[in-house]
Amino acid sequence: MTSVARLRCDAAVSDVVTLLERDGGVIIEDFLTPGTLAGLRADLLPLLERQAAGRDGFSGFQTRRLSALFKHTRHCAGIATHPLYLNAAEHFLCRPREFWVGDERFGIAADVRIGMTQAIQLAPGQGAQPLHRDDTVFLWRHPTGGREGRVQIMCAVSDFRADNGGTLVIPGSHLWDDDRKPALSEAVPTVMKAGSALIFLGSTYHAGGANTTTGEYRTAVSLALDASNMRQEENMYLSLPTEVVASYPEQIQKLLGWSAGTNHMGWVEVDGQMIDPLDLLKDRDGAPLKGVGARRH
Ligand SMILES: O=C(O)CCC(=O)C(=O)O
Ligand SMILES: [Fe+2]
Repeated sequence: MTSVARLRCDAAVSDVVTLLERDGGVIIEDFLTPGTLAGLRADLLPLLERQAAGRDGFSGFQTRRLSALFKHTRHCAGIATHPLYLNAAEHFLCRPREFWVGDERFGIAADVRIGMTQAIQLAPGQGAQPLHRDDTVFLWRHPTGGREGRVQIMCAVSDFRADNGGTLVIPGSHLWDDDRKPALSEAVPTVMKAGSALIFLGSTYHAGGANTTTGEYRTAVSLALDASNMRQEENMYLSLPTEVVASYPEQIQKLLGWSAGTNHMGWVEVDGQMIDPLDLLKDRDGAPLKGVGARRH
């Protein structure tokens, strides 16, 4: 396969599901309305310009990232609820499981949650990212048998081409087991106009491509829809004031969920870096924070 399969935005949800089941990824042409695309550009491009570049090879030394997008723009709401994305995601995320509760047999399905929001801007000179699966954060096992933990979208805010870093995808890799190593030679670039979008499963190997242009930025808005069972049952973040959490030893802070852990779950974007929330519980000298919310950086 030399490219990711594509559908028009008037396609049926069942067409999106069929291609995701077959290839693990699909491009939807003209996914964003012109108004949404213009709004995303107006709201996010000036903020991205001020972000520091990444500080590791995975984030990208020539890549700017901005998260918490729902506070920076109102235009992500329409992406998350677009039927071709949300309804297709529900197909993979909301498969009921059967349980006994006393004498009654229940089928309970996960809901959908927005697991991650991020604008990603590759500057000229950014090399290809390592190939990876985004459901690695859940330590998901493969093959998944069709029950996915995450369905991701990359909306093109600029055009996506092979030479400016259009996302590399390995079609069919969502079906691989955990032993098979992905190779760049198996990946195809996502080529799409600004306003189009790539939907892909959390189990599909992909990576940011290399931006070999001299003066062109490649910009995307990425969201993840995740199965809602991947979280703490009690909402510690709303129940406990930050200063109470900060007053406990680090071991308790981690157990309460104020830690991104080794599988990189629960990070907070600050100044373009995805940092561990444990850092927000300390002042600049490393002493526990008192009386205020998050540390001012
Ligand atoms: O920028 C891209 O095209 C992909 C980025 C990505 O996959 C990631 O950061 O997890
Ligand atoms: Fe990724």
